[in-house]
Amino acid sequence: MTSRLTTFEGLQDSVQRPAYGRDAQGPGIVHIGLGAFHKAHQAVYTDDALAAQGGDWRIVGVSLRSEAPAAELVPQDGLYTVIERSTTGSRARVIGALAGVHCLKTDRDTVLNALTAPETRIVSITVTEKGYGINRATGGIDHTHPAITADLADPDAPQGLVGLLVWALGKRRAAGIAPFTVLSCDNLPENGPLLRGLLVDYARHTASDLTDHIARDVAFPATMVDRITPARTKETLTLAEELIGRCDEAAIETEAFRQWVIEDHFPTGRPNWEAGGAIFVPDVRPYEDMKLRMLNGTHSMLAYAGFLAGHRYVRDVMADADLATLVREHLLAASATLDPLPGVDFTSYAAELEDRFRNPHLAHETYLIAMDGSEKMPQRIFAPAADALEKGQPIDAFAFATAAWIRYTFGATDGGETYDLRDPRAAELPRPAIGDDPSIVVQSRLVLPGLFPAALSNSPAWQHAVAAHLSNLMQVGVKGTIHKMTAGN
Ligand code: CS2
Repeated sequence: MTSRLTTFEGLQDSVQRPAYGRDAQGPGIVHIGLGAFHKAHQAVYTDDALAAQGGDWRIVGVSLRSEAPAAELVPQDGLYTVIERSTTGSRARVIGALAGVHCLKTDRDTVLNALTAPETRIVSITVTEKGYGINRATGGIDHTHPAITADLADPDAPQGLVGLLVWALGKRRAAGIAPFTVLSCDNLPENGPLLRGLLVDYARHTASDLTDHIARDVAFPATMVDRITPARTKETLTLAEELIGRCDEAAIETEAFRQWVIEDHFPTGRPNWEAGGAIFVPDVRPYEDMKLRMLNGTHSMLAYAGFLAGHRYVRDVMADADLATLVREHLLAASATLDPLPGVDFTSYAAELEDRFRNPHLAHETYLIAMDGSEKMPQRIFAPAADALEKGQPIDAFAFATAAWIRYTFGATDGGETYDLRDPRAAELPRPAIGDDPSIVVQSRLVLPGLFPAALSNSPAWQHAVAAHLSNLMQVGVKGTIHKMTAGN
């Protein structure tokens, strides 16, 4: 049996490894949400920054509930392999940026100490959209979110993201330690300011003396993050072993492309992430809109339509000519809602996205992109739809994507296969039957609080367009609907 990855000894020569002395670089970042995306993205940029310039910027990784990251990584001294998979082959790289890995549930004191330690100058975050506890109707905290409810009841023993950050900022302030910079790396619009709003709202209920401090003294730079990172499978681990010559229980696979656009506001310093290609700009919003509407919006559309039509992976959707045409049309419609971004050509960006979606080496499951739709659709589909409506542009692509999502919430594919609807608002999305009136089904979704912008829920043109697509999807399925759409053109 091959021995486990614990040091660099015995690694195949072709494997890229940290070009810096790991032990000489202390920790400076706590990262909350230690999933595959963080390992493929921010940790890689940090590894590049450490190689370029060194510095006390290694990362203490934290998972809030799952014990798996620590179980995989602690025996490997935090080392793991990133496999980049593209048409030119698979490249393995061992990342050394992690300085420790802990689970809040089981290793609470270590996590709390790391959050209050003076050397922690940045707390970065990837907990996915649903980890924040946003009430979209108010922009404040969602009092029904399980972690928010628990932390409001016992703020001194925080379990969730918002409660934990407010608790740590309070302890630091009391001890005269400068606040850390809070760096949200999730696919949410204006993720930094949004998180600040949640912290301020939560502090109002639990520590009102902190609200001004959080609003005034703590930096929340916004970011746009991008790297398509599918869930790891057994094959990932087998491939890692082949490529590096050691057994790696924490290996992940991802695409070669990566992008990180960051608002440059780090009062207590930051790593030289430019070394890994990160771009620092004064205003991230145009980049976020581009990525959320073009990449993520198209992803959601193709995931719902593709999954219903029986396609398991994104690459299978792209190999289906009917769906590939829809993808191209959606990219075009999404780009039309954007303000011009100097130096970026949306047509080339769209072509690059089609190539990335087609990557035959990535097994990216449509089912995983489809989950948590109620948390993803507002910024990916509804916001551009509202903009298009306001500007008098066509809304059809967004209406189709919305109808595909609603049809997906019925819980059965066009082929009759049933599945679990993984969505935090699943209880509010009653499953209609195929014989129900599509207009009534659409109406029942439009009235859900905080989901659709008023410009859409109040628009008869929008209701009509979504109901027309839903009616087709219910009667003739995804493929039949696309054929009807093409015949009607
Ligand atoms: C995807 C994203 O699962 C999803 O919802 O749209 O995770 C997407 O792969 C990343 O944002 C790419 O950067």
